Amino acid sequence: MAEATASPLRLDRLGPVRVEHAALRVVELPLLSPFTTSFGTQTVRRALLVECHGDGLTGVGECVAGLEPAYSAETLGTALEVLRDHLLPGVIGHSAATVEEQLARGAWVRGHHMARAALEMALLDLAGRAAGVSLAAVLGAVTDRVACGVSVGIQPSLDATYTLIEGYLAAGYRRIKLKCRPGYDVELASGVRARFPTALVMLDANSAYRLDDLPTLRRLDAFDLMMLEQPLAHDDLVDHAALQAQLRTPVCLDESVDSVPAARAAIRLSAGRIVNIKAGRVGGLIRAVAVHDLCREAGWPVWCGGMLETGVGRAANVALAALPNFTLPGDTSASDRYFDADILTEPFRLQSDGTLAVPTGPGLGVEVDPARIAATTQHHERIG
Ligand code: OSB
Ligand code: MG
Repeated sequence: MAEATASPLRLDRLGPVRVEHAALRVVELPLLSPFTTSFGTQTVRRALLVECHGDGLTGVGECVAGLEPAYSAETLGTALEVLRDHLLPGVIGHSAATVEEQLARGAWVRGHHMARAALEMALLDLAGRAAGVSLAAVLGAVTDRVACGVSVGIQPSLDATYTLIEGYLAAGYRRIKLKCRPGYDVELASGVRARFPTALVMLDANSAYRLDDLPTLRRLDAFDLMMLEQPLAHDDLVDHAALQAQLRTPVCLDESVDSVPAARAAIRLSAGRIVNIKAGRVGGLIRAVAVHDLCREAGWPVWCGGMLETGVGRAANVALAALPNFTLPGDTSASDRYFDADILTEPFRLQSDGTLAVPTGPGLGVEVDPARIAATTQHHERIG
């Protein structure tokens, strides 16, 4: 066990901002190509944005919940309801001494991590703008650029997968994550390893296997994979521990680490060796830093996951990925890997060294483009 290290979190750099009113907005962006995982295919990203207004400033947060309760129990619909009826009313018009105190007004709400995380992102953006401090500085960033990987969905053929990988490697992506499922796994890993002998490659099963599949999963050990992400059930840790004990390939947990206590349990049980951190899944950026800190103390590397975010959520991911224990390339790809046009005035671009620049401006450090917001908005309601 590594020595305990102080958390890089610097919430003391922020003061509170009174939220005078808020808005919930749903934007829809077509994906450039369908994204298929072991649980389904997505052709659009419909994202819920939380906008908090106060002191003449606006803070914005993106909720990562999907349209269907497949990756997580939360959906865009449940998040909309929880934010409108339960979380925002606790914040609007109330004074608090800190952002944490503001958030504590919703501490009674059980679960609904993605809804909570979206509100937290909006409050951190608002408070960062008011204080003139970047989110990256508040979270404890130690770098100005983050290494990027790319998540490749299940394709109609292996050849289509190889062609895509070639393109992403040529663009500069530093790690290739391949979605897999039973029947689309060993041949995929073997074919990719044969064609790209030195590439950093990993698989993500999104919970598609059971411990009974151990013989298949052990065959993956032959292909020098960086890791196997979330092979077993979304709510399991015990079987993941049994699997990791019999697998050379590191197991990375995604769905199963849905809270700070779950991260503690995963580490205690040796249910894997790596965590994919998504702030939405664990209940916000502040808790994401807590998971980062626990993993750092345990000697587990982490990386920043993605949920096909628009530029708003991407800005938060990139800030988080700049923390010290994010030592592996994340699913923080450039805007043009997902969308024809993002909703920002300046999209995220892949730099020549395979990184994205960490925004340095106040708050999230990015600006939404009003014309793109107008063009993509499907629903808008004012709260308070
Ligand atoms: O399992 O990591 C996942 C997207 C939606 C839901 C779950 C996952 C993903 C991805 C995409 O892998 C990562 C990205 O945003 O590029
Ligand atoms: Mg995953």
